[in-house]
Amino acid sequence: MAHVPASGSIVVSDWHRCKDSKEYFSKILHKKRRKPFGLLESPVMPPHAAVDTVHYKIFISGKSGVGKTALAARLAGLSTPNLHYETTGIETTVVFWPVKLRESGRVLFFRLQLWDCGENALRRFDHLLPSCKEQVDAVLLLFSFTDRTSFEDLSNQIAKWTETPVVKLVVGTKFDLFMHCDVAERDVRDFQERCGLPVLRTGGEVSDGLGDVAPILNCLAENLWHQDCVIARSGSHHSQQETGTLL
Ligand SMILES: Nc1nc2c(ncn2[C@@H]2O[C@H](COP(=O)(O)OP(=O)(O)OP(=O)(O)O)[C@@H](O)[C@H]2O)c(=O)[nH]1
Ligand SMILES: [Mg+2]
Repeated sequence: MAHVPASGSIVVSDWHRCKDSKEYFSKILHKKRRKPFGLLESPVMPPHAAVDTVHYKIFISGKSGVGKTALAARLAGLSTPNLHYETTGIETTVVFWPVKLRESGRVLFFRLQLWDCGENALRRFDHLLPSCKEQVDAVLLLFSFTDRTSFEDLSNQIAKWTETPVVKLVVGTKFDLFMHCDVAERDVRDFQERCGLPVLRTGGEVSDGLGDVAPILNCLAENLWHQDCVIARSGSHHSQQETGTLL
């Protein structure tokens, strides 16, 4: 079972609510709404407050209609279409998210490039999945609270990624449609205990663009940073061993 850091142990969870975060979050907002970023754009900080940006590729996985495109739009603060338009290929969305590391107090911009590919396109064209998986850092495994089969299929989805050392988060969509809910809280809790992965929930109108996405983006950032630290530590361990052998 992958080691998952405790929520809020690495990054300050509610930092978007703190006064000292205003300067950073103002760079991803425009007129109180999220600013869209193109592939070559990034937030610009004044020289005295320059921060490092860390780049990651995130793949959004799940069956057709589960809400992959809607989630990508939500995380970027864009409005989501009410109708289901099947995604016919790969669409990428860039999300910037400022994060404060708990221990050092260091601030970083996370640049998350979300890769969303329509499930039917993935089945039809064999070359799409390898592109999505190439140098990917994390995968969001989606299920819908209104579709029990998508929940029951999670174990299969996770199994497909066991060989790939990437951050894995489970996201339950359509949590707002509680009248049509087909997955009980208890089942989600049992599943979370069994698989040991973070399970997040999403749904409803896109509001001011910070509060409703902060849990997912902070959890993603925390797990990505933790993964980098583990890789860096094992790298330095290996190079120390190699140095030791050479000496
Ligand atoms: N109420 C509600 N509707 C949602 C939510 N997420 C997605 N939807 C709706 O579900 C439908 C399908 O969502 P999409 O995001 O297009 O699904 P997809 O996973 O991208 O599907 P493919 O591109 O075919 O693979 C759309 O009508 C969305 O508006 C949610 O959290 N709440
Ligand atoms: Mg789609």
